[in-house]
Amino acid sequence: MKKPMVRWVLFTSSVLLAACRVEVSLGVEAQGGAAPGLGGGQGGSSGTNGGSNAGVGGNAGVGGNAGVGGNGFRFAGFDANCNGLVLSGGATCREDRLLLDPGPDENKGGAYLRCRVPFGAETAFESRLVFIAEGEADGLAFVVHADARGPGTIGTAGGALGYGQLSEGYAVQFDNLDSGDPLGDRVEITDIETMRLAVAEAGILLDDGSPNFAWISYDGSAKELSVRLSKIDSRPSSPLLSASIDLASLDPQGAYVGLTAAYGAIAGLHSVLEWEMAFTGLAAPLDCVE
Ligand SMILES: [Ca+2]
Repeated sequence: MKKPMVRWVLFTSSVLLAACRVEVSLGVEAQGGAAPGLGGGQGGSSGTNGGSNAGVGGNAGVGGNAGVGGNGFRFAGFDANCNGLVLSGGATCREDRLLLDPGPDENKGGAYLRCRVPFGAETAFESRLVFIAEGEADGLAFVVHADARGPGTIGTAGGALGYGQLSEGYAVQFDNLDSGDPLGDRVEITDIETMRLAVAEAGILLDDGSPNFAWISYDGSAKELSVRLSKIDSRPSSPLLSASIDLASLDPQGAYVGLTAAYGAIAGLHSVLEWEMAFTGLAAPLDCVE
């Protein structure tokens, strides 16, 4: 059976309400109180919803949050247009994947949502990311920034992972370069202008060419960002690392959310297989609907 391709599926609550009862019925359980849930999304990706509807079912967790003002998106693969994401550097999509730093001349790239995400004081999100790292350098990052140059701006390459020299924001970096760092492959939460806020050994080999599953969770009420990581598609109960940050303080208009990757002297490739986010408590609906 052909794998369902979810194209540009960024949507608003109103679209969701009209879209599919299945989403709501499956999404209620995934809602889990104030925190956004991706439980339905995982069900969809495992194919339990069956056939061509799996992708729709995959949005169930997001749909379940529609009633509390949440919304989000799910890319269960990437079409030739990269699902309408704003690309920079060498980022491109082929064979259902988003290749951020495809080389040989393109050693960095980014892919961002077109609109600012209106983070408010009560905003929470969970983002599930499935990616592959090949080669030894350098890493992939989940980035939230409010740089006035916008979502099409790429930062510096190498260890800066394509977000270096951007202003005002945070990155979760999955760094697979073993450059004498005793931690080897590691995960960091970083203020992109100033400093490392938290770091942990990945605990898995990020660059063995097999999928890495990451869950990035944010709770605006607690002002905390947490990261979970696994080699299997099963969300660990405990975070690998957390840091105290406040995304609502970045810019009243909101912040850009995207993925970047880069390498430097040593080659590497970072490919994204799936990416989804579910929000609750946004200050305004997402404004990226096509
Ligand atoms: Ca490595």
